[in-house]
Amino acid sequence: MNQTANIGIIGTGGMGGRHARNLSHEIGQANVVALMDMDTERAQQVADMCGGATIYTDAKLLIADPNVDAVLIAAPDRFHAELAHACIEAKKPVLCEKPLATSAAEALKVIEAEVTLGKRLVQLGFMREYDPAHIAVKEIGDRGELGEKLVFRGVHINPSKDEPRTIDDVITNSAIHDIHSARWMMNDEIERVYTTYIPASPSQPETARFVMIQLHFRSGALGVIECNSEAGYGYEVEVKLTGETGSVQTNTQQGAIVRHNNLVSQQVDEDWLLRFDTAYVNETRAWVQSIINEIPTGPSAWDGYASMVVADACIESAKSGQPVDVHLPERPHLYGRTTS
Ligand code: ISE
Repeated sequence: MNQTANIGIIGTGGMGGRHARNLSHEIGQANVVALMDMDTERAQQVADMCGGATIYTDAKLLIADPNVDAVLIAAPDRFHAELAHACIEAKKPVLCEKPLATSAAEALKVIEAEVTLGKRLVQLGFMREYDPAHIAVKEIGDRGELGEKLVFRGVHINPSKDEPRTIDDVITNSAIHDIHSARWMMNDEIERVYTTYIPASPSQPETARFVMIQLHFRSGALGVIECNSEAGYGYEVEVKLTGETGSVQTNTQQGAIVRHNNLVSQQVDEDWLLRFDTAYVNETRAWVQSIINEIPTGPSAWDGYASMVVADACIESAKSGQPVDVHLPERPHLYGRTTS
């Protein structure tokens, strides 16, 4: 068994750069040996920070590089499914940033490739599973002290974007995290959704600044996701579970609370790289360990697919103004791990 893993990273923007830093400097047992980006200057800066790496402008060449043991996909969302598929063909483990694809049909092709191979190679970048505040909520919920879980509530506040975002993008790129959190926290699948939203402006009905999703779980439990895509003040993610005899919610207050001039104030994180700093380190550490142990862990391609099936239903509901049933096929045996 190898004691270190040589990693190739596709995409060296904010997320790819952060993973490169974490893999090179925050965790042992990993070397970043290759980077792919069309922006070779940016890739070179990341390579310098990692102490050197081969730079590619063609992702297929990086995947085929015999020195690359495993691949981290941090390219734009629309490339994820095709790249994950190529990694499965090359039989290389992958950490694929969310979403697995931009539609359930595309995500299904990744599932089919893994099932045909008979081996799980893909871990999905649902990093909230590695966030201490989320883990604390999940553990208390799962211990059963609060009785059956009745309601999931997820609040996802994003800072402003330069351009208004489409409803499709807010759901597949942002709310996909909350959809996965809901499945994971509740250990249940979502069977019906109802999505309403406020467009960025009345003349742009295809855009969304605020999305509200109601969830119905198979068990009869309910959920609600609030996703603000342009809050304008900072970044926050909170989760609350209500059970029969109590509730539990994330406590992410850090740093100082200041009382001054008749005000109580506290810093709000600027973005997800700050809010989930620890989660990203824990996520890549667990991934590298799973490559070395040759035992897949963490959110799977199935989690990526199942969340995408729900996301597609949310988009359909937003556009039709009607509740939409979620049709999730039977989970293949390969994905023994359900939503927990
Ligand atoms: C971004 O791509 C992320 O993955 C963040 O975690 C999420 O909060 C944000 O909404 C997405 O745009």
